[in-house]
Amino acid sequence: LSIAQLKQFKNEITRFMMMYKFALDELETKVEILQEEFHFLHDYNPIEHTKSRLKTPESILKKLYRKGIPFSFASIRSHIKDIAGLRITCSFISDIYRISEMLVNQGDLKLVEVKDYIQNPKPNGYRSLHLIVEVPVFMSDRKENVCVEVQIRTIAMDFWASLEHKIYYKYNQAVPARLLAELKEAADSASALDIKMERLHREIEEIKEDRAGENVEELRQ
Ligand code: 0O2
Repeated sequence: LSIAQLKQFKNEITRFMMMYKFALDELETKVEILQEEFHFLHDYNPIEHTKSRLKTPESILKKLYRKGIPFSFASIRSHIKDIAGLRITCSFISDIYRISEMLVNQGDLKLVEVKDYIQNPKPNGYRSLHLIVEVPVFMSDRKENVCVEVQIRTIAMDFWASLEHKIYYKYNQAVPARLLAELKEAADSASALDIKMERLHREIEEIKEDRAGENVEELRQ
């Protein structure tokens, strides 16, 4: 390869990655708007925090190699859907589905794939709702529909997944069976905590509604 060809290739990679960054920026703005409006309307914030990340070119190439897919920008686009990733951490399980519905109901987003690891947890106990959405990105000379992976989870699911990720890599991907069983147990405990917190949240909401009803009654009398 000549220097000029290398420069051109580098530019192509930069432009390719920019497209994913713009898609992520757009999706993050959409989530911020939903969050602000929801807070205004319901005086309640269902989102604890969000985190976005772009896969590095190295990790894209590794995944391509692992899947046995020959290199081209077109094959990367069609086979690797998680180059851009947005993780949304919610307060309660019901918020996950609420946020997911609000996002997929936006006319300009196209839902490409749903993996519900809450209804169907992975054998190791991993839970989260994964969506692949296509985001339209308008650039100077063209429009591109770009895939973004959205992972929506509760704080407890996020806590477990973050630590499991660390332990997994610490043991260099060969975790002893006893630890795997304990990790699964920990995931089930996190899930039980989520269910309990959801029930408490509902009960408190019901009490609040009843009190509001009583106050209206008192005002009427
Ligand atoms: P990172 O560093 O978070 O980006 P594929 O994407 O094709 O390899 P698959 O099965 O199609 O695999 O993807 P899936 O299951 O929808 O989700 C992949 C991503 O979900 C992972 O991305 C993790 O972020 C998360 N994830 C899935 N399973 C687990 C798990 O068992 N433990 C933890 N901690 N996270 C999980 P990456 O690219 O692996 O990592």
